[in-house]
This record gives sequence, C-alpha cells and structure tokens, in this order.
Amino acid sequence: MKYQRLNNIIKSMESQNVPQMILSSPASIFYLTGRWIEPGERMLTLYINTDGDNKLIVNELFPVEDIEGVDIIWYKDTDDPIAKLTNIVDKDKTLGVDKFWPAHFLIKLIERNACKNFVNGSPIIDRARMIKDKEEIEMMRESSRINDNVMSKAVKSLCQEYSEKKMVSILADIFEEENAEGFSFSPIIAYGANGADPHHEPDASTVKPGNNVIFDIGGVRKHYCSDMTRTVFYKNVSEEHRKVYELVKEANLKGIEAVKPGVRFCDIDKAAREVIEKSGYGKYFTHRTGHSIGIEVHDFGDVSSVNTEEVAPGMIFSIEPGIYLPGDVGVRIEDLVLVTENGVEVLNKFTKDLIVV
Ligand SMILES: [Mn+2]
Repeated sequence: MKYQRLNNIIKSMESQNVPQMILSSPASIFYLTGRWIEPGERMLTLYINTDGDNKLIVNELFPVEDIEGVDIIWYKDTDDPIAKLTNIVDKDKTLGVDKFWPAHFLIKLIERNACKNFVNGSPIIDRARMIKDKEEIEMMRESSRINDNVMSKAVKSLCQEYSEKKMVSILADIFEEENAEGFSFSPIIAYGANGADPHHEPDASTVKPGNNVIFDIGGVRKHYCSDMTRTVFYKNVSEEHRKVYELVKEANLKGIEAVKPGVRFCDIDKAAREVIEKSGYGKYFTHRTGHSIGIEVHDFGDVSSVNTEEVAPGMIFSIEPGIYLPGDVGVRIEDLVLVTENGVEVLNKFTKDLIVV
C-alpha cells in the first residue's frame, strides 16, 4: 500500500465519521495500491477501515501480485463476491461507498443488510487525490513533457492531405513513439469553423488556407494524464482571427498569473474570463476555465465561477480559456499548471506564440 496516501485518507475518514469504506474505481485502487486492475463488469472492491484492516476482493481471472498491507480475497465466476464482502463489512458502522460502484452491487449489499448506514465515500478520496505528492508531480511533469513533444511533431505534420480523422491516427503513432501508453482522452482536432464547437468530433474535413487548427491532445504515461491545447493557423491568418488569438492567449496568461496558494478557483476563472469579457467576446467563452487532472483526465475539482474552494500546493489543473465564433473560428489555449508553495509551475512548455504553418 501507499501508506502516506492511505494515512491521509484514514485521517479524513476519522474526522468525517466514516470508519470503513469500499473503493472500486481502478483509478482510486491504483492510487492506494500502485496496481491497475481493469475488472470489466466483475466486482472489484478494496475495503479499508480506520483500524488499517485492508482487503482486496478480486476475481481470479485478474492475477494480482501480493500487495503489502492488503489481504487479497479471491473469488471465482461461480462464487458470490457480495457474500464475501458482507462478511467483512462491520454491520454497525457507517460504510463509505465509491460513487462509481455499480448500483446492482450496492443494492445487493443493502438487501442483505450488510450495514445500517451507507454514505458516498468518494469525496474523501477525491479530495486527497487533488493534492499530488512528489512521486505524482514527477509523473505529471513527465507526462506533460511527452505531450509537448507530441504537439511539436503534430503541428509539423499538418498538411492539406490530412483530414481531422487522419490527424488523430497520426497522433496515436506519435504518442507511441514518445513512449505514452495511449490517449488520455479522444483527441480534438478541429479545422476552421469546426473549432467553434469546443468538443468537435474529428471528421473527414481537410484544412484550408486561413483556417485555425485546434489540437486538444493528451496522453497517458504510467497512468498519469496530460492535456494541452494549441491553436495554430494554416498558411495565413486574418486580422480578426489574430485578435481573437491574442485575447485567448492573454486570458490564458492572466489565468496562470492568478494561481498561487490561497486564491480561490473562481478567482482564477475570473482572471482569465475578465480579459475576454472586457473585449466584448464574453458570451463566446462558453465553458469553465479548467479542471483538475491526474490519474484521470478530469479529476475532481474544476476551475469555474462557482467553485469557491482555495487552491493549495500540489494541485494540478488546466487553464484553458477559449473564444468560439459559430460558423467562423475557434481558439483555445490550454496548459496544465501545478500550484507550488509560492506560486505556480506551468507543466507545458510548447510555445503560445501565434504559429502559422
Ligand atoms: Mn482539458
């Protein structure tokens, strides 16, 4: 077990009166054990309690090496894993349950009166996972370094023959070359007006002179996700598009500048948004400024106008303002940032100067 992480979680469990908890998401189990197990539809649960009694219930089809500090309880396809869990859970104490645990398992556990009081246990682990430890910070730096290299190669490979879809398959090859295990999310490649849809799905469009090109890309390296967006222009750029680009870049920089321990997520959102609002494009910045990231590309905690929580050293999140003019252009510039003791470290180094390919 990753004892430092476990101890933090046990402290939160004690202070929130949740003496026992079951975790089921591969990401949270990886966070605590260092092992990634993808059980598909089969039950996988890590039971932990404040006495340090840890059990992992896992199907025999998924061989897991011994984990120090955890008893592994195996079951077969013909066994009843809920019965094994019912035997472990303390009936008289509150049980925290992972928000991702399939409802049919939870309903069975309830029907068998395994426990009197069930609560959502995920906030405890989600909040712990927001603060990255040294090992995680190093992984996030490495993952972003890879993403920088991939961006550089991807931008260079842009040409008239390649559709958006084709660029996605080229990206897959580049991530592999750069030793990533795969995409951290389905890449967004958008040419011209397609970029005005922030979540555009790459299609057969090809790039035309004067088009903006959005590359919103990320990979996974040793289970840690990267995520960066750059917008470049093909052959030439109009004056209005250049103006939009420079505004988004300034919003990105102002958002980053605002990051330091003690400021609220909503203040960071405001710093970025204000730049765009003052210029009259406010209604075209349609989404939150960013999201936390780590083992999952969207970790808990977003950079938005309604999140009044303060940021703290070790948090990593994106700053990704954009302007989307329907039928015309989309520009988004995104970096991952780490909150340090005194301020901020930007994990992405790929240039934000306007590039015309
Ligand atoms: Mn993002």
